[in-house]
Amino acid sequence: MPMTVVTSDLTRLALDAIVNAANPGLLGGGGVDGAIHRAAGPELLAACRSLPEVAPGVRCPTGEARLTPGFALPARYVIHTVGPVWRGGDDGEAELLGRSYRACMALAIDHELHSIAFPAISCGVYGYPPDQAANVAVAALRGILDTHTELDVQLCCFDDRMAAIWRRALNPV
Ligand code: AR6
Repeated sequence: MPMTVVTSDLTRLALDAIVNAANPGLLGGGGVDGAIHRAAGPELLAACRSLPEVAPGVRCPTGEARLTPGFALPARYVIHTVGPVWRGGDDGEAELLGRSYRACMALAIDHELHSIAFPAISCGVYGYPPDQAANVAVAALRGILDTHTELDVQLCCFDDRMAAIWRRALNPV
């Protein structure tokens, strides 16, 4: 299945999984992370807290992903990932962002999920320029969809301006 760009509040999507743009502690935050925790209810925080720390305060290093149930969300699962903080582009940001997308897809495939929606990881608080992030995301996802044609991947943008940027990355003129 092709990738599609949707303009929506990610927390409203009734899919197998939605992806959370989290921070390494996985105990909530602002942006889409805050919205997901509010909509999922307090059980999500408890589930995140129960994930093992791999270093003090770190449950998910940058570029990795973790899966929890979706609890009160319409989505069955939440795949939490941590994108890179934008530091100008010469600090491995593109590699780390690509890794985040691939780690989420690997979890979806392992759990035999068929539909998954991503927010624009790192494009809010973490400051990644959206046009560059969209190109990284599309390249990473295409590499996986080439061999996993059963997956329905939605690129969920909060507003039309962001959706236009992602559509351009999908269909460059
Ligand atoms: N649905 C879809 N997209 C959304 C929603 C929503 N409900 N809310 C925000 N966005 P951000 P990051 C968009 O800041 O840059 C948190 O505090 C938003 O417009 O959520 O990866 C975490 O705990 C933007 O385009 O994530 C981390 O500390 C995109 O989602 C940090 O922010 C991502 O923005 C992660 O920063």
